[in-house]
This record gives sequence, structure tokens and C-alpha cells, in this order.
Amino acid sequence: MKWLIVAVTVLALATPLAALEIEGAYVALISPNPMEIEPDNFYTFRFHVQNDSQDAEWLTNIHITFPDNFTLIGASMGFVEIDVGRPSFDMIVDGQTAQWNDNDGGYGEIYDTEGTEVFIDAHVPACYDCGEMYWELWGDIYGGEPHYVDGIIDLCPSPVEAATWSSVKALYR
Ligand SMILES: [Ca+2]
Ligand SMILES: [Ca+2]
Repeated sequence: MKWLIVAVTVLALATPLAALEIEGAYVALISPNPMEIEPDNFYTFRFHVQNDSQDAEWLTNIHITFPDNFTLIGASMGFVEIDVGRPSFDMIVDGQTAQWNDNDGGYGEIYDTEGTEVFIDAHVPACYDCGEMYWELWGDIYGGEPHYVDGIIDLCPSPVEAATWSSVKALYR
């Protein structure tokens, strides 16, 4: 299938400023709401993973690193299928990092413009106050760079945001 895309890309290369990268791919926390995370509790952390590659680069690996002292329950991690048998991932926990890794070789598992959900149960430490998560997405090294993108998920709502949220809620009381 990708040969078709190669042909299209060759045409696209003739166009100046064609972006051939996975810039724009991202990981977002769906739940729980960071403002509702309490110490010494278990949660199923659900993430949306979006591949907004501007060329036909597909994602092979998703790594999400939790804050120190969070305990990741690898036995209860998973993902939502996009198509039958896809994505095809091995799922492992390496220290604080949950990984969904392409396990069938070839090209990546999440095609451009596609998104999916990944999830993992984790225990929040008793000492938890706030923190941040770090994510990485790996592309299948197709076309131009970057083939890796990363970012941070802030679990610490600022006082300003918290105040704003309270005022919004107050409107509905
Ligand atoms: Ca690319
Ligand atoms: Ca693959």
C-alpha cells in the first residue's frame, strides 16, 4: 500500500515546502482529569495518540513516562484497535515508562491522520502532589525528519487555571 504513497510523495517533493515529517503528532491525557488525581489511588490513565504526520510517516512506538513513584500495572495496559489486528504492539513497562512497540516489523502501526487510545492502570504514590508526564512518538523513518516527537503532559494545574475552573463551575451552581 505504501508504494502508492511513495508515488504521491515523489509528486509532493516537486512542490516546494512540502512537509515530510511527523511534526504535529501528539499524546494527550483523556482521563483522569489532572485536577482530580488524588494521592494513594489507582486510576486507569487513558491517552489519545494522534498521528498528524504531514507525509505518510506512520508511528511505530509510543512511550509515556510517568512521574517518580507512580506504579505502573503492566498487566492491565492496552490499546484500541484501529483496524483488525492493527495496531500490532508489544506492551511493556520499563521502569516509569509504559511502551507500546511495533512488533510485526515493516512500516508503522498508526497511519497518518489516524488516532487511537492507549491505556494503563497506575497507582499514584501517597506522597503525590503534582508532576508531569513525558511522551515520545517514533515514526517509521519515512521521508523527512523529524522521525521522533516528544512532549510533556502537565499534571499540575496552575492556580490561575484552577481559579478559572472554579469560577466556571460557580456559574452553574
Ligand atoms: Ca516523514
Ligand atoms: Ca509494523
